Amino acid sequence: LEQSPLANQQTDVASLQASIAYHMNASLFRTQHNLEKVAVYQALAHSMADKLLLDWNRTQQRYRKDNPKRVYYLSMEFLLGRALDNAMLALHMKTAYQEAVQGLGFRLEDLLEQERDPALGNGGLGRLAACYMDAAAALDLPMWGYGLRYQYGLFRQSVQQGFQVEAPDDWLMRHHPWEFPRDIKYDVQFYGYVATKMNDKGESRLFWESDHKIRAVAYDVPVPGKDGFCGNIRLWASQPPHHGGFDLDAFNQGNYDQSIASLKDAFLLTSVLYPNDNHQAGKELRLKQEYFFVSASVQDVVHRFKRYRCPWSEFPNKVAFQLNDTHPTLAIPELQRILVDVEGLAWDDAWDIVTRTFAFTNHTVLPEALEKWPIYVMEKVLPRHMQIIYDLNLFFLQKVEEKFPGDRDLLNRVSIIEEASPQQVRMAFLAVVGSHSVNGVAALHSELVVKELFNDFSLYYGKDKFINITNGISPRRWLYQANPGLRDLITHTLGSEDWVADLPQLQKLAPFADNLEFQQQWMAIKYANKVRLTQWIRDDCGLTVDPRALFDIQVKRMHEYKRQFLNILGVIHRYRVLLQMSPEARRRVPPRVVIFGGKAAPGYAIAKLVIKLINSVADVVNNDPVIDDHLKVVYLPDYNVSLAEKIVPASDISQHISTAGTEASGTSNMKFVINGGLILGTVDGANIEIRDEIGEDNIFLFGTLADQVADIRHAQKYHGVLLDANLQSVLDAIQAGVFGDASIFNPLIDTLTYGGDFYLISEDFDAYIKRQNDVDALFLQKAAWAAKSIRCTAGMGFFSSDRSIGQYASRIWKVDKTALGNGS
Ligand code: DL6
Repeated sequence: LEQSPLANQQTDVASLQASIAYHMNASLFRTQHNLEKVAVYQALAHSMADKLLLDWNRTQQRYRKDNPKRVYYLSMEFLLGRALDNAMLALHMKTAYQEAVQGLGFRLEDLLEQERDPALGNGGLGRLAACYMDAAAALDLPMWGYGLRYQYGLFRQSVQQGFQVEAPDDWLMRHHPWEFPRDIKYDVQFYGYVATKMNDKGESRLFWESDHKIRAVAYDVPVPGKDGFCGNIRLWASQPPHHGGFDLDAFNQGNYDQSIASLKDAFLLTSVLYPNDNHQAGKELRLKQEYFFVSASVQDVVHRFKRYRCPWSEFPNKVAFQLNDTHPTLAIPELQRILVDVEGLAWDDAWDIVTRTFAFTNHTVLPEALEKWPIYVMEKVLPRHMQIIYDLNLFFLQKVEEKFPGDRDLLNRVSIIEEASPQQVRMAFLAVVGSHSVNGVAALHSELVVKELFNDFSLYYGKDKFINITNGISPRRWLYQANPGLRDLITHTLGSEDWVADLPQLQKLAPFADNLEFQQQWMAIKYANKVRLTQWIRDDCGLTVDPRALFDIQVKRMHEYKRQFLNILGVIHRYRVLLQMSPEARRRVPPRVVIFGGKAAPGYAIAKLVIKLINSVADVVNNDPVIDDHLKVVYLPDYNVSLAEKIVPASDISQHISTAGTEASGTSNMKFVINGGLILGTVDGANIEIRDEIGEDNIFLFGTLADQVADIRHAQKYHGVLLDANLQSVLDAIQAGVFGDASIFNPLIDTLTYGGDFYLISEDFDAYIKRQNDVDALFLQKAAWAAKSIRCTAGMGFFSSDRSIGQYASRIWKVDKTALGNGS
């Protein structure tokens, strides 16, 4: 680093070239005569990381000296996306690097494409964590993320004969310059037994002992902020505790498997991210991952706190833990265990500290996503924690009983232990009982969290404990970085880049909405983004699509509640209507390209069938000469963050059509709208607040409302599902084999007919089709469409992740960022 020119803060083009050359030799051990794109990318990334490391050290040293209250964002997932472009933009070095690599004979855009996405998350929850880390860094807020360094990220998806095929995501196969390995380690134990022992003061204490230990080692991932500030995500990797995990005695006796058994054990623990979105995995290994992650993180935080020799009562004034859903909830009994068993605090004092330190964000009301762990598994893997949970539950239920005497049903309903067979620990209840604040992620969702999930708890604790903080997205990644054309137009129009840090300034675009010249500039950028996407579609799928067509996009995890099925059924309906039209009538309908992308959990058969149906429909429609360019269907494989950055700026309309009450918030809706894409959506999640901000006229909403869903399901149960007539014709076409072997799709169609249409596809079908017709009609009115597109962006100021993080800081963490100095 000393020799890297960047260490001296020299950022002129010649120094950057020298720094790239230096890393080519010193970090990659290559000569400059052997320059492939991937090597140049890596040398460039190292050069950039040098600068980040300097910022990282300065920022963390300042924290160490000032000792402010710190926030720890505990998340099993961080879906970061690529780092290089983001870092260059944050540090205002992109133009200089562009020139530097051009001078070396490369195009920066080609080098950026060499970077592998670290896919350490499934979808919205992990990407939200990344946007929040980005916001904290931009705000100079002392927040660290803690997570796991999975050896394999979310699987890579390809499509073969229309079916999803999964392959491991070996993202560390190539050298990864964006992490700094640390000499920081903690041992984490599993299994074993609990014994009573005397401590130094002669008091009898419970003690958890086990021979089964795995070592957590830290890798720090820098998060570029502003003005030389750099945040941090600490990811834990698992290693064997001693001797590199090698048992020499076993080896010498010829017991080769045995000799590396603990190595395999340790490797397995953080090897794979469970690929489930909004669905609990329920495997013992997952429980061990969760505990490994929180134990290492809590040990690390306690270690840092003890450095300052403050009394324990100060802990909540120095530490705030935010639980990103229930996956890190074991941090609650873990801190209680450390305070009582290791540090010797009295139970009540410890519990007071714990509950003033933790806060919990709920991200779903779907029952299948709510984590529960069978008690027999918990007792085996974490015997001491199970005891602690029993005690916490007992004391909690005693207090409930005091407040509501004699209500046995209530005790049953709020008990952390579910009296089922087998008995289970309800992790969400443990999170509520152990936290001082519980929040949902959009207004409707937070309402449902109180009404449906934690109603009894809100009666017991009072409503103030349950709040809403609507999600937000990083304007830096999702507009400034992903859409340079629009960024420049906005900056030019508003006169400076101040809008990035103060997103409500976008409102100043509204007066230009009806200005024809501005509309033309605006739509020319949209068109250029569509052209860029068509090139990607051509290269990736071998399909030519016309950028003048209406681009209609649905990209997100494949899930029944998100209703990609409704979308593709709508496409089939459109296809059939187009076929029945005269050529003249057909020409009056704007051509459409319907684009899908998203992964299905490998074990989720129905979601995988929807992928197959989309591809089967694409095969037929895209090759039908009658339809020609009037309709094209695209399934983009391996949807990930960097692909999203290309897709999002190119939408005319995007679909967010979950059954009302099921999508907690959604964040891709925000990304599309901020880029001037209109929305076709249900009255669900953050769609509602987007409507409130951009105006009802600028969004296409349709369908059942959340408070109608229960009654409709109830009626369906007793009277059966009466299928919409158009929908019936669509199903008939599938069953007649229009899209290939019909029998494949029977289980999918059964979800509508025999399955009681749980997600209300039939109920909403007619309203959906009508709204799609409204979209067609508006698309033909170019000026009206452009005006709405501009108003969409103008109204999105509220949805910056900076606003969300500011609300977490003031309402939950009580961290005042202005007290932290100027970030220099
Ligand atoms: O809050 C982030 C994101 C929301 O935008 C999505 O609506 C929601 O589905 C997602 N929730 C989960 C829950 N997973 N678990 N457990 O991913 O959170």
